[in-house]
Amino acid sequence: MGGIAVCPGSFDPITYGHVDIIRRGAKVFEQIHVVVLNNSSKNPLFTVDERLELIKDVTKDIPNVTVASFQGLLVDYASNVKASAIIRGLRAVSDFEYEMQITSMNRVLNDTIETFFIMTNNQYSFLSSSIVKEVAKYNGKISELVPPTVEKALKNKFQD
Ligand code: COD
Repeated sequence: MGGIAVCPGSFDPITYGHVDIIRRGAKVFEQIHVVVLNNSSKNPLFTVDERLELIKDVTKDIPNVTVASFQGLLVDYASNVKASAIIRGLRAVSDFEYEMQITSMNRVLNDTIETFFIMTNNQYSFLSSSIVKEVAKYNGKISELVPPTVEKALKNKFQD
């Protein structure tokens, strides 16, 4: 397909579910900007800088990925970098309503940027950053859910 796509999220922290979406998107688009934005309904555990470092580390083997953060609207970041697409992941029917709402809002704000959805890999359909944080907090096994650097960062966070 080509072109530039933005893969936006909170990534608090990045999980194998996110990595899967980024990897698959990177096969279709020339350049993927993974961008950390503020979701006003969430209260993040990691700072923006910590999240950026983790994303950079776990995507360092994908050559066409750029990692950034942005304080503002997703569509403004997308037009600044001349992206023509937004990539989102879909896990279950429960994601649909929220995704439809933000996609429609983004289209009202800028109707030149198209949103594409990538279905989750079945293996990760239950996986979310919130679930990982919950399990990590109580010392559960998360090695199949997040890359090793993220596992280490979560352990450090909950030791503080
Ligand atoms: N499998 C597949 N996909 C997954 C998985 C998984 N296991 N886990 C997460 N994903 C997908 C999500 O569906 C999502 O598409 C993406 O990965 C990122 O997920 P999160 O949870 O890290 O990110 P969100 O949903 O909190 O991101 C919301 C934004 C930060 C993008 C949004 O709030 C935003 O755009 N904020 C900026 C302000 C703005 O522009 N607002 C107007 C639009 S409402």
